[in-house]
Amino acid sequence: MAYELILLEKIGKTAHITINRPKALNALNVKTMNELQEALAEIRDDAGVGGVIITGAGEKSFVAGADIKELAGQDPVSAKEFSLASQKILGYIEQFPKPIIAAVNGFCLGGGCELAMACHMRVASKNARFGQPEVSLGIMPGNGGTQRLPRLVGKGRALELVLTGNMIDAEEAHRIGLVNRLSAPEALIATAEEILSAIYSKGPVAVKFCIEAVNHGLELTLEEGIQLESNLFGLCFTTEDMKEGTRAFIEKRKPDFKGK
Ligand code: DAK
Repeated sequence: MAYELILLEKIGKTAHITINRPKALNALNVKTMNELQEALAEIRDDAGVGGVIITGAGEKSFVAGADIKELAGQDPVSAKEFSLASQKILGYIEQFPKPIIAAVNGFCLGGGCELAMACHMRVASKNARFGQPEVSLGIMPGNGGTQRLPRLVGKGRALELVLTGNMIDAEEAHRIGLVNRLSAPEALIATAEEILSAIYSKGPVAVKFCIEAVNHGLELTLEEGIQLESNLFGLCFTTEDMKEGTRAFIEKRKPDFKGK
């Protein structure tokens, strides 16, 4: 499928999605969000794709937020449509059955930070800057910023970021747990690939269940989460991957997982 505002490229087992509006610092308008959703739907069941890297075009920005110019012109009806579409796509990313890594290569603000937080992991180049500046516009985060940020960095740090609108640099984002790994700008994609290639050698069904258990479990009590984990653990024993993984260990060889 052809896209206008994103690039989708498959290299090996990884689908690379690039938000491609560098002149607007890759700000997210409705069309970009829709294309992102379509691209992810296109690769979701593609057996050749094991994981996804999302990044921004150019050297300056990952995503500088929602497109403020488009946002300013919306009426209540179109704003509601934007809101529903945006929330849906971030939920889709979070629940995606294959690992998605945000490779943050510059400004990662507002809706951009919310997009990165919905991904399963974040790697950042040392020149990246993070923030939730919505209060500067007289609005508040509307795509999970007040919810996913405290889950990642804790309540106090999240409140400082959303109430001041201040930006933090990549090292601080790494220190507080917003970012998994830091890298030199030129090594950013390779750093994300390194994480993905470690995952590609594991059982794909188990990987999918781990994503589900962590995501869903965070919304449950510990007791309910443990129950969920037990159920998914039991389900692993229905898979060929489980038989292959344990047999390979006993036979002292590498497993050949089929994702079944
Ligand atoms: N939207 C539209 N255009 C943007 C933009 C944005 N968010 N950010 C930058 N641009 C455009 C600039 O207007 C400029 O365009 P031209 O003037 O050249 O046409 C171009 O990108 C280059 O930007 P600057 O000239 O400003 O570049 P600087 O290096 O001087 O400054 C900056 C970089 C990132 C500090 C600055 O551009 C900036 O402050 N940008 C805005 C950052 C921001 O406030 N972001 C948060 C936006 S609010 C929701 C879902 C999501 C959201 C809300 C609700 N629902 C589901 C309900 C999200 C809200 C937001 O993200």
